[in-house]
Parts: sequence; structure tokens; C-alpha cells
Amino acid sequence: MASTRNVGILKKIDSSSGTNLIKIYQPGTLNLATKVAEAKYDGFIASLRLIVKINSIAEFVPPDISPLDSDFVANSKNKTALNNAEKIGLTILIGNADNETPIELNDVWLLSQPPYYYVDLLRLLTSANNATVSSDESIYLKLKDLGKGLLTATDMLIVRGNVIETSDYEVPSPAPTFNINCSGGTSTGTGGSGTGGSGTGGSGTGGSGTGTGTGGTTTTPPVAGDTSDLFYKLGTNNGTQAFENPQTSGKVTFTASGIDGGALIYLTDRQPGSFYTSSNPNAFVEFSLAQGAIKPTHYALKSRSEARYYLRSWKFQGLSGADWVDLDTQTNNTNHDTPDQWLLLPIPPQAQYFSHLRILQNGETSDGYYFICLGEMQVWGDYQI
Ligand SMILES: [Ca+2]
Repeated sequence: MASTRNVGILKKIDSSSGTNLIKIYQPGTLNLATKVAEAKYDGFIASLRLIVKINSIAEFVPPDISPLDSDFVANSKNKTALNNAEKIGLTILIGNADNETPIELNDVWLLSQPPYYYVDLLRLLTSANNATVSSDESIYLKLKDLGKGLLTATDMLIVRGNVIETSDYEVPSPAPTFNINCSGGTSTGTGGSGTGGSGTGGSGTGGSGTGTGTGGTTTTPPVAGDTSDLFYKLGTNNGTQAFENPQTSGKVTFTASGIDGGALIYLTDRQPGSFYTSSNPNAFVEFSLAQGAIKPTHYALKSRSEARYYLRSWKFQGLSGADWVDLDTQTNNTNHDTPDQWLLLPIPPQAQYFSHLRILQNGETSDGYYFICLGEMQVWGDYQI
């Protein structure tokens, strides 16, 4: 759909202008704040007036025309007065991309008629009610010395106009922004209600009481292995399709410091399995999101389907600019001690979204060496595209 906008022309011409070409309008060059760089505009000049304040030359004296003068005589007197008047020439020109030198369209004489008067420049461009200026055209003015010099410090011309600009350029729709809640489950509670008991007996009196409860929706922490994590939601397109490993579809890309066993794709396949890096100090497994970023709240690591070489010391980090930021640090965490065992880890509140995160191992495994052995990884948080 074509876009339309109204823009104003306002240009001051003074003694500094000399006989230079003065560009007063080119479509799409005004109102930079609303300009779309890719768009080409056509301009329909609705009004274009020149305010003339000239007092450096002799004031124009209108001819003495009698009501008895015939039209011929009156015209003749006017012509003579204008011819004899002191004046400054003004030329209006139009140029386009194919012509380095703009072409002169019309001239007008500027007189001294204090305090000021108007010249309708639109009439110099067209006989129609508006002048069309194509996207590759520009309108110029140029002063001309007619024997009495040019503008001096006490003179001023002001160009004022209004233009309706249109463009066939379609402003692209902004990228869809959506938010996937990968922050665990939500539960809606219903309040209980109770009525107090009453009773009589002996010398006792029955108790009485009422109870009401209010229901509410709460976000519950994720459970390792659940389906509220980012990788599962990416894999199911936020629950709209059957799960496909997000590494297969390219929604997330994993890399590692080295691979000695299994494949990175096993880390998001929702299946038991065994992957391990090569045994190098500071081994890492990192992933980057093809779209969007997450402000993580939790992550989970599942041990591989074979015993030994459990993770003990590591950092979970997010890439901020060129720096890795520690989101969680574990030192000699001995929770992993059997195959296929999940470990859920909370992350302190973060202000930043990350699209590139990693596990960096900074100590030996349970059995020495520096393998990172994992069966699956998960991350939760606020994910936005
Ligand atoms: Ca797996």
C-alpha cells in the first residue's frame, strides 16, 4: 500500500546566496525523522510561496493610473513602471538525475515593496493547482543581477510551501515479536471452603469457624525433563507441532571444544544417550539460538547413559558482547552419580537476554580427566524474538 505524508518547505535565501543554485525541494528529502531510506517519493506541491523582503533597492512606485485610462494605457503605464523599476531577477529551475545542469523554467522580477509581499512560485511551475515533482527531480531557485546587484544584508526571501508526498514503497512489517514462556509450569489453584463444626456435649461448646480460600495462578519452577523448556518449545514450535530436535531444524546450534563420543545432536533429542567432549581443561559445550534470546532462570543437565566421569565443577555462562558472563557457578557439585540422572539448577535473576550460552568445565570430573559427559541439556526462562 502506498504511503502518503505531508511535508513542509521552508527555506531562507539571503545575501549569502549570491547567484548560487538553491535547492528548495527534492522529494523524500524533507522531514528526515519520517523518511524511509529505501523509499522513493513523488511530491505534489500544493502551495509554494515566496515572501519578498527587499529594501536595498529603490522602492517600487506603482504608476499613476487614472480611472479614465483605457486598459491599453493602464497596461502600458504598468509595463513602463516595471521596466524602469529597480529589481533583482529570480529564476526557477528544475533538474533531474539525467541533467547535471538544471533547466530554467521561468523568471520573475523581485521588487522592493516594503514591508514585504508575496510571489506565488507555484504559478511559475504549472498552471494546474499543484505541481508534480518526480522522485528524481529537484526544484531550484537562482538570483540574477539585473543591474542593481543581488540581495544585501537587509534583504531576505523566504520560501514556504506544502507538499503531499507519496511512495509506492511498502514499509515492511516489523518482525513478529512473541514471547514464549519457558519458565516452568503454571498451576491454577481453587480455594477451599470450610464451615466450622458445631457441637454440644457435656459442658463443652462446639467450635465454630468458617474458611474460604482464593484461587490463583502461580508459576511453578520447572522440573528437569519436563516440556516447558526452551529446546522443547522450539522443537514443537511452541506446542503447535510434533517435536523435532531443534538442532535438526536449525533453531539452535551446538558446538563443543571437541567431540570424542556421540554427537551434539543427542543433547536435545529427548532421548537417553551418551555424548562427551575430548578431555581438555576448560572443555565447553555451547549453543546459540538462531532467533531471539532468553533471560534464563533455570537449566538442567542430564548425565549420560553410562557411568563415571560425572561433572563436578563448571560454569553456566552467557555471551554478552565479547565477554562470557557467569550465570551459575558449581564447584565440586557431587549430585550426578548415576547414569541418566537429571540435575536442575536455578540461575539468579538476570537483567539481560542471551542468545549464546555454554557450559564451561573448570575442574576434573568425578573420575579425573576433563570430559564433559552429558545425555541432555535444558534451559528455561523468558524467551523473546
Ligand atoms: Ca539426549
